Amino acid sequence: MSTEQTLVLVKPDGVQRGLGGTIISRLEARGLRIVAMKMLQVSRDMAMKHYGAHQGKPFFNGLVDFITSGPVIAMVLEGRSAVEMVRTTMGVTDPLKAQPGTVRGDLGVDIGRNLVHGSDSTESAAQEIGFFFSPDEILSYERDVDRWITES
Ligand code: DAT
Ligand code: MG
Repeated sequence: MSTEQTLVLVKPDGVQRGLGGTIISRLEARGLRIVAMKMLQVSRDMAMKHYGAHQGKPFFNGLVDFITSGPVIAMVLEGRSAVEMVRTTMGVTDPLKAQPGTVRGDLGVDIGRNLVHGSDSTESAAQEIGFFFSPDEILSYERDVDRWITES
């Protein structure tokens, strides 16, 4: 298990509903370290790149409309198994099927309004981090508390 970085977005519905802090808190509470963060409105060009794997699917246009519909909070989170840690904290894609205790399972209803994005692999994380952040925006630091979060 190694230290990984992953891209997280609080989607426009999360920002509009005032759930940015809640969602960030849940991820921070799992011990993940925020190494980059900004607010931005995603352009259509960026959205098509970010969701490129879904091009051609019936929900693609709606997804692009949604993710560009208002500001998002973009973050790079770092920690041991960060990709899986974020995915399990988010819950599965459809909030109706997501377990209680997850962000989507506790706060969401509709698959098209599922509040949060997290990269699904270290490969897509590297690509998505590159879409949203330049290398100089990503910080490198240690926290004294880290030894209380992971054993080694
Ligand atoms: P995830 O966000 O859990 O990684 P994904 O990458 O499969 O899910 O899909 C990206 C987003 O597209 C997802 O967060 C919501 C939307 N989406 C996926 N499947 C959908 C569907 N069947 N109908 C409507 N929207 C869908
Ligand atoms: Mg995905």
